[in-house]
Amino acid sequence: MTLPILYSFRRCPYAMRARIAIFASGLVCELREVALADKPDALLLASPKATIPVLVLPDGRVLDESLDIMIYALEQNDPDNWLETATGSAVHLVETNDSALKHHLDRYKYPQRYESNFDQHRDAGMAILQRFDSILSQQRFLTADSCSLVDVAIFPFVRQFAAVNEAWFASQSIPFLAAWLNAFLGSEMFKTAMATYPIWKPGDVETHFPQGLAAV
Ligand SMILES: N[C@@H](CCC(=O)N[C@@H](CS)C(=O)NCC(=O)O)C(=O)O
Repeated sequence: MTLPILYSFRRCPYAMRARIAIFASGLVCELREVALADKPDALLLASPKATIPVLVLPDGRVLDESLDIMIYALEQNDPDNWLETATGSAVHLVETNDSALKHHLDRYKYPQRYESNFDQHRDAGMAILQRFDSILSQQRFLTADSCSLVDVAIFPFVRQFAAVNEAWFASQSIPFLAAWLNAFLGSEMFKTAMATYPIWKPGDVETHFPQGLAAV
């Protein structure tokens, strides 16, 4: 049976959100772990823009945006109704995450690469996280009292933001966001999504994501 092929990079937050949605949907993929500095020709051929993640479907269609991969997986099977509340204004939260929060995260995390003032970007990022915290003070997740695609799309970025300086992050007054993040970090889906794979090269034996699940 031909499986969808997922080009992934373990630490990439976009790839993380895609892997988690795939896991939640029950889809099994062939996983090809990629080194960003040495992308395989098969990836460049499938998607010349060559960002990670990319999902190549058995019918040849190529999904090369993480949100499209999440939606595709959940449209096949969405046991926890993650698509249900991920509509309308909730989608703006993902836009805020992918534009403003990612912008500040990069400049907070890599001030030398961006020649940026890291504390200015740290504070601007935290202002966004405080808005998320205030939503979570009213309901358990970002769009409702149950988890949705929006939460899963955003938490890998909040995780990275927290990891830049854990002590500083822990000292901030964002108790609802911190609890929300910790629940994801302790979850089975996160642990599965963070399994390690060797870098793929052509001719390798197929490895599957999630690990250990044979295609049926
Ligand atoms: N909008 C894309 C962004 C994906 C993206 O930028 N991924 C990073 C890795 S985290 C990447 O592939 N960067 C290109 C590179 O480093 O060569 C998506 O949502 O899939």
